Amino acid sequence: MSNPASPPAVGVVVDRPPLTFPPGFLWGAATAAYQIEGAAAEGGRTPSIWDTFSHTPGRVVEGHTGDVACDHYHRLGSDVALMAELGLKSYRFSVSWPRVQPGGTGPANAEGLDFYRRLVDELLGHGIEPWLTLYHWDLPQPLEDVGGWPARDTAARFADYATLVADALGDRVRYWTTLNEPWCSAFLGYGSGVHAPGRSDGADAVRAGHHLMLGHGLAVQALRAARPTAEVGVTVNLYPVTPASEAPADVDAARRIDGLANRFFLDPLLRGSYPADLMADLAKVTDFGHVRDGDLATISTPLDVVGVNYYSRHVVAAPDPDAEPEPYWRAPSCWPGSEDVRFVTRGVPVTDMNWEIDAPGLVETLRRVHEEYTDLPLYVTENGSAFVDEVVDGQVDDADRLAYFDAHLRAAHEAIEAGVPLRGYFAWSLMDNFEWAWGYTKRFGMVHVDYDSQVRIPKSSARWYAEVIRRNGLAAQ
Ligand code: IFM
Repeated sequence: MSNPASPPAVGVVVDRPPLTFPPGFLWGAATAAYQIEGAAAEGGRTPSIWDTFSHTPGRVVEGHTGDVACDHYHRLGSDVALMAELGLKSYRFSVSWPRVQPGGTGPANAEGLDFYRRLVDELLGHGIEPWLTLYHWDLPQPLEDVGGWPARDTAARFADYATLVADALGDRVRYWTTLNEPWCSAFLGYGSGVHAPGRSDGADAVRAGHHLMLGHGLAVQALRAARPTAEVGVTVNLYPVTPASEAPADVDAARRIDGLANRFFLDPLLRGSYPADLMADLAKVTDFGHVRDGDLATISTPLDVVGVNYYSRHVVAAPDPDAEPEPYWRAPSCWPGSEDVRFVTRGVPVTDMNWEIDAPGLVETLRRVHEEYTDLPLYVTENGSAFVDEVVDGQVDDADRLAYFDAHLRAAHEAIEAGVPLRGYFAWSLMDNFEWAWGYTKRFGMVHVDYDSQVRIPKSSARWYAEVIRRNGLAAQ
């Protein structure tokens, strides 16, 4: 949690010195299976919760689905060639659970694993380090049908799946991430219901969060058993949470949201306990009876790296009984027990997601993880922005996105200078893709995708990023 809000320095790029990153800094870009692969019913893949959700009328903007997405499943070779052209040192992708273990139980699907084997081999052949995420939100639908993440057994199923993937790819993949952004899976999937599976029950969201972390801990142990040399981590999405004023009620609102957004995950994963104040805040939602002896030891199984996804800051204020309800605190909410905390907008520049642009928040976030939680190497496993792009004469000049990357890379460098062991940065995203409940209406890519023709056009930001990678840093501006 940080000090009362003051508008961050954003936007204009003036008089900036050149910055060089440490040797070996891992420059990458990220995607996720359901967002880019398509081929939803090919090669033995069966539905995930996102197939079901996106095919349910009213759940995703304009009824978009991931059926075809960026057709990456059929374009693996040319997509990896494009990554090589941009000079990426690493590519972070996720494995689709229902592609490699249809239904979420039982034996592996050889055809599904073969797709990822080919992807990894293609990457290695181009000198690009594969960075594999096991779970980026596509739970096999049959596992949801028997309870989903609020059910404890899902954690054990996840560890079995981790073993299948490690047995198949462990000889060629060094970096493994168990979960991507468990907050979203738990609190958007089971709390507000704006993500798959679209359920809205605060207690289920809290149980889901716990079982996701339990699954993570079991998967870390399974990965280590299968591949003792693997570098294993988890990726959490973190936000600085700032009170709108110094009034004690606003400061307390910030403490509550910080508890749910950040400490709900950081504390169990890196300290082996839930914060006492968070448990007190959640007392009217759950009695934490789902937490069994030994769970927190499993959840806090030692890691090799920690991944941080950073996009923006939350600024919050105490509940105001006279105010009109803001969208964030209309039930159902993704903030169980704190539904009435108000999220405040400050009038600073925002992205097309309406997320405030706040590069200093990245420094704050990285420093906090390092100074309060761990000495482990950190990686920014996602950072990026959606803006409306226009193709003009076959080019996309995305100056806004480029400025966002520039500001956040300068922030990453500042964190390194402050002593944070930041070892790499992955831009979100390599290419435009299926932005979950927003379908294809939001573009985060450095590479433009025409969803009719599947033509890819590297935007200005991609060309600029290629130069950043080439120089291992930023030019003076
Ligand atoms: O597109 C998502 C990604 O799947 C997870 N992190 C945030 C991105 C932008 O919303």
